[in-house]
Amino acid sequence: MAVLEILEFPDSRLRTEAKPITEVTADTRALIDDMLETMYAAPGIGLAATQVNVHQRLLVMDISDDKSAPQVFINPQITILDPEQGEYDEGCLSVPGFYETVSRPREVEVSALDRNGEPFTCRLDGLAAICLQHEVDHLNGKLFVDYLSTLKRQRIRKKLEKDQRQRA
Ligand code: QAP
Ligand code: CO
Repeated sequence: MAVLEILEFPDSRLRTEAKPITEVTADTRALIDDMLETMYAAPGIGLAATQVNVHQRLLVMDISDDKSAPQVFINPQITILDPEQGEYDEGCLSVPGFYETVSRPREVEVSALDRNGEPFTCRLDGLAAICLQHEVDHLNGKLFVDYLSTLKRQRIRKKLEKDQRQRA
């Protein structure tokens, strides 16, 4: 297991559209374990493969308080069940230090493959529904800052570019 490097906004690699996983293999499971370790180390509640520069349709989540409920979604397909939008102050491991309000559908159904390649479907609401939609956006090259005004997004970009220069 390993903690992987997380790409940070405005890295253009975060704009890559991820490709479906055609076969769930031991390599896929090793990547899942590394992504969970990376997410827990951060700490975070969700991580998409895109964020660790792997452009495959895979994401991990754990919204429990004690890291006790890891969830894995391979090739996730979302159906909106309740189009009524809810607001939440979202953050992102690729946009460290910033939290902004985003509106999304409150309830979704997701079909995906699990870590053994078995298909499953579940309904999600609350934080789980928000987090899943946020992570699926990553697989499509989209970030939560894309929902903000240009002014807010540019402020965030400038601050992160400065942080990144200072670290380099
Ligand atoms: C996505 O985000 C999410 O800025 C997961 O300095 C977040 O795990 C979905 C994090 C909120 C729905 C609601 C962010 C850690 C973690 C930071 C995360 C930071 C350290 C973000
Ligand atoms: Co994110």
